[in-house]
Amino acid sequence: MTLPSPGTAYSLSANKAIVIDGVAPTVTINQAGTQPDPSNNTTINFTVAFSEPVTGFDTSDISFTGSTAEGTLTANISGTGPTYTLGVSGMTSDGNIIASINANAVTDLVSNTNTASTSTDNTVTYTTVLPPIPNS
Ligand SMILES: [Ca+2]
Ligand SMILES: [Ca+2]
Repeated sequence: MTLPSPGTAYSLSANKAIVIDGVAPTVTINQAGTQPDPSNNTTINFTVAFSEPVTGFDTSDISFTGSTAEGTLTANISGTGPTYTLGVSGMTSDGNIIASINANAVTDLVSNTNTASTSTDNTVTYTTVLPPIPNS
């Protein structure tokens, strides 16, 4: 090959947008701000907040490991991201609902996958006892 002479200027021309994103998305999940705990609501809401826009978030990414409420816990995701609302229904007994997000559930713009969710309070106690217990 022919080497360019010293001092030759190079340019990326007009397209200088290079995306360098080595940061994996993180995600938090906590009981929604308006969610009473304990609660007799038939749908229990959590707020899921990713650190950046992601694709591929769906109900298969939700884990209910550790939950003690019986029944087939069913997830419903709403919102446009990167913050979503997770509604959980299907409880057939009193007990705790604990929701988390699996690692490698979503990807960011350059296909970095997420780490598992962290939480300050991702547990809501579902109770069928009436009248409703005041918020705590
Ligand atoms: Ca997914
Ligand atoms: Ca709680």
